Amino acid sequence: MNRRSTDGRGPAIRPRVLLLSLAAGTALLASTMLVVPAANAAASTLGAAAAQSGRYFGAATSSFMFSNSQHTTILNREFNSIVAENEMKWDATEPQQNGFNFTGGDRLVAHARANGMSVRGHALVWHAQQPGWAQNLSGTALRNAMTNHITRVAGHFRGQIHSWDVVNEAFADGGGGGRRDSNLQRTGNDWIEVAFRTARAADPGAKLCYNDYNTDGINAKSTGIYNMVRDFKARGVPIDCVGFQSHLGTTLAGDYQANLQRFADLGVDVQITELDVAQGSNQASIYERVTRACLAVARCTGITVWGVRDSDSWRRNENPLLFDANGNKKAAYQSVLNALNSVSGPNPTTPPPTTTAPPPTGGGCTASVSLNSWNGGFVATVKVTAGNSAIRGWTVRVALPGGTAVTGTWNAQASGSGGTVNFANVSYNGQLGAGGNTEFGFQGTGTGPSGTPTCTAS
Ligand code: G2I
Repeated sequence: MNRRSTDGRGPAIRPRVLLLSLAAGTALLASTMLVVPAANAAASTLGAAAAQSGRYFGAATSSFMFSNSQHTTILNREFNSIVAENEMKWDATEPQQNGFNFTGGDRLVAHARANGMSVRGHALVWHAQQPGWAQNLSGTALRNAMTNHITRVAGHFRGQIHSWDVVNEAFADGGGGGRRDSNLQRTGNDWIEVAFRTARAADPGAKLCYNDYNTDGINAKSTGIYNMVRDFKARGVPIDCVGFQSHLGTTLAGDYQANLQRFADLGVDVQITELDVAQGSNQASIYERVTRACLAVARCTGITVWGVRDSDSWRRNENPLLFDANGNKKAAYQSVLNALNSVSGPNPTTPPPTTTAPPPTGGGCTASVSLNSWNGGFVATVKVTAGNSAIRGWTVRVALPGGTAVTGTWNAQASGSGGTVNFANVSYNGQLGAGGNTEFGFQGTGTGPSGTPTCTAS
């Protein structure tokens, strides 16, 4: 049984860097054959253990907790991702309309950066924890306030956030599988896709997630969300991930993993975003089963627990976390660590890269496009892969059919117009190790690019 009350993201830069360096390292080992990797020693922290399979392990925290040395010692030792429990929510970041406050969020991001952690962003829009002024808005005024909020907040943290919970808890509990009534819902059923398109424009590098609770198994609510995600993917609405909060009681649905897998099969990442489990004889076992489920799903990219110590928790009377109030590791901690250590090396079930072209010999690079298009528009994601030696920069040439125009680009510099557009690397993604890859994207009107793009390395 899922346990939740009334209401209800971690990392962009780090895991990709990790995957790049893993790929480069693997290619180096394969090409030189000089080093035989030793059997993996068990990692001794949650973050390091999760990183063995390319995943993150995170915790919710608050910037005012950084002065609590016991909390912060555990946080820095064990976790490689953090999320703001409250400080990036609408009421915290925009207390007055168009009056923004990023103090807490900035402190969190600075802490993450100083300690090599990635950041999940939680949450851009939600029916709860709205500032009073937003609660009193409706219709077009609320819709405009929502898009302004997303643009300003995601824009402020642009490039710093691994994954954003763009929309939180928009589906109703109970058997209907429909949307929750809220002031946002009453602005029109398209409010969620508008939120995702606005977030993509504001921070094209962040993974954009839908996040909810009581979705920890195949049920009416998770199926309603599943249908929305499938529709979004079919129509090119930019969604990259689904968060499963997993505020759990003393049982776990038998189809927990199957539910994650069916979402992953839609072509989105899945993440466990707010895990906590009521204390009881099953606590360690449920934590272990959730961890193993994530490890068994190739596109489950990370787990976040909703707090560090039991005494930090919003459910503190249920002692639902991995450390007790004195900062001691609980049995649940050991079960999670053991589960994470049971998988070594990059995720064995990660699907093969979408490019089918083998890396060219003699240096150079290749590029492949994946396209999301709908009637009149498209979003193209381009993967650039270095050949068998490192490169310092790249340019990808893309052919566009007549009537197609590029209206926005991320992670690359576009030039040219008409039938051909060149996309050159930007400062942070030109250097690729042998076999390494990076992605950029562009959106536009018309039917999207045609043919295979050409890649030139420098
Ligand atoms: O409700 C548990 C979580 C469900 N999913 C979304 C999460 O954002 C949500 O987190 C909780 C925080 O753990 C609580 O700390 O969200 C609550 C608000 O709905 C947070 O509680 C609020 C208190 O209700 C407020 O009185 C307080 O001002 O925290 C605020 C800041 O400390």
